[in-house]
Amino acid sequence: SYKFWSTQPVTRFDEPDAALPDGPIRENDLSRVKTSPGELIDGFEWVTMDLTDEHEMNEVYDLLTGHYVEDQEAMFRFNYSASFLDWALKSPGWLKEWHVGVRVSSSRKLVAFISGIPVTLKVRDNIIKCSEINFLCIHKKLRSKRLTPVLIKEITRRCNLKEVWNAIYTAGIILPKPVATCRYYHRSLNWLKLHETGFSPLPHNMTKARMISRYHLPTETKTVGLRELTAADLDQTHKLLTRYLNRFEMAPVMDRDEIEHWFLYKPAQGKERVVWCYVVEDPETKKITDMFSFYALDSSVIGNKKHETIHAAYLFYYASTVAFEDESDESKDVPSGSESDAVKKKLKERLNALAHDALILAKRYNFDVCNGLTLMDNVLFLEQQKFGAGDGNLHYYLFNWRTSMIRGGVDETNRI
Ligand code: YNC
Ligand code: MG
Repeated sequence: SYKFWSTQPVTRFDEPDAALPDGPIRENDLSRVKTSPGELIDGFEWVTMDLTDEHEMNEVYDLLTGHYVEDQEAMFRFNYSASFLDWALKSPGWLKEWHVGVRVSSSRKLVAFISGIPVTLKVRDNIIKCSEINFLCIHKKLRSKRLTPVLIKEITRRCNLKEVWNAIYTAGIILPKPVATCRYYHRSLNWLKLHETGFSPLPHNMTKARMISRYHLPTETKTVGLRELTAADLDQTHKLLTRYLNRFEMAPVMDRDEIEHWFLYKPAQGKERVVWCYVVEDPETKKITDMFSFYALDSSVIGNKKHETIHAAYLFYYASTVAFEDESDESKDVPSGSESDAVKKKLKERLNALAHDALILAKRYNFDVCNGLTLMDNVLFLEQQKFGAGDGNLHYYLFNWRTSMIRGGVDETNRI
């Protein structure tokens, strides 16, 4: 019945799709934004977390490690590293006020968290200044007490105070109302370990040896000119990715600083690496023709004697100039799915080659599995690269922005 969500400026399930033009759902007025936070349950208090302080970062890390997202059967739980949180929560323009915690007044223990970062989003023909809300987490002992609406109203208030009236967020659960829905796909890199953790069943009429050989990968990448992204490539990579992202109906708009942050981030000394980004440099022209990236996000294996952690690589952004071969005017968009058959065939081949190299590299860096979603042009390579459909969905939501559903574009992929 969505007692809370039915009070919020989000699209309702009973609203006919595309009945109204794209735009904000409620009008915004800075003078009407409350200047102090809402009431919390007795014995708890609001805090702004200082994530430049290692101790406070570790408190957020510990809360999420014990209490963040689990799968349906409670076999696995996301275990974001502290350096991942540093990367994800301190992106260009970040504000400490958007790192909101709840502490127990007496013990000072951190028991809930919600965060936002500023992002610019393109949704169809509009460019929207948004916050991206993530890492909503409530300690298991404080669940089902309606604390979530209180946290959401507080982060909304803090966004509104900065004159940000819209947000994007994702969740595994259904809320009013997804703007898009993607399916998770998984590609085994270390099948035996995934099997031993309970992640990968042994299919009927298969042997372990056959499964292991099914997922075998070579040790060397194949694409000529493939190398790691460097600072000198940022301008070209920025331009290439911007044009590629313009293919989709919904995508982030990144400036150069954001490109540097999201793809070249270096963790502090001794901390875990978060992101890997590769470019293809044409050996003749020396131009960057393609790029791809993935990030590291472990999952804790709950109650398994042999394995504590699954190391997962998640496909991140990629781009290829092949997509633009029908359109020589660089200022013109080439919507995903609008390519000629010849270019589509070439793009499919190219993305398969890049994805294959990404898998080889992920394997080299000791990842156990590579995960991806049915977005961007991913369905052009997921099946061919031996990704299998998972049982999880990821729903995308917009706060205070009306637009019709973003459905499958080319071959079922979502145009996001
Ligand atoms: C969720 N994930 O429907 P109704 S994703 C949003 N996102 O409200 P209570 C959620 N709403 O149905 P609990 C939600 N999960 O009555 C539940 N709700 O309208 C809604 N899990 O609250 C739910 N992290 O506090 C219901 O529920 C109401 O104690 C019930 O806590 C929920 O980060 C939760 O999955 C998820 O820590 C915090 O189970 C807890 O069960 C938990 O009684 C494990 O709440 C970790 C987990 C969620 C990951 C994420 C994105 C969050 C987006 C939030 C919405 C942002 C809106 C935009 C704000 C900025 C606007 C501007 C500008
Ligand atoms: Mg609660």
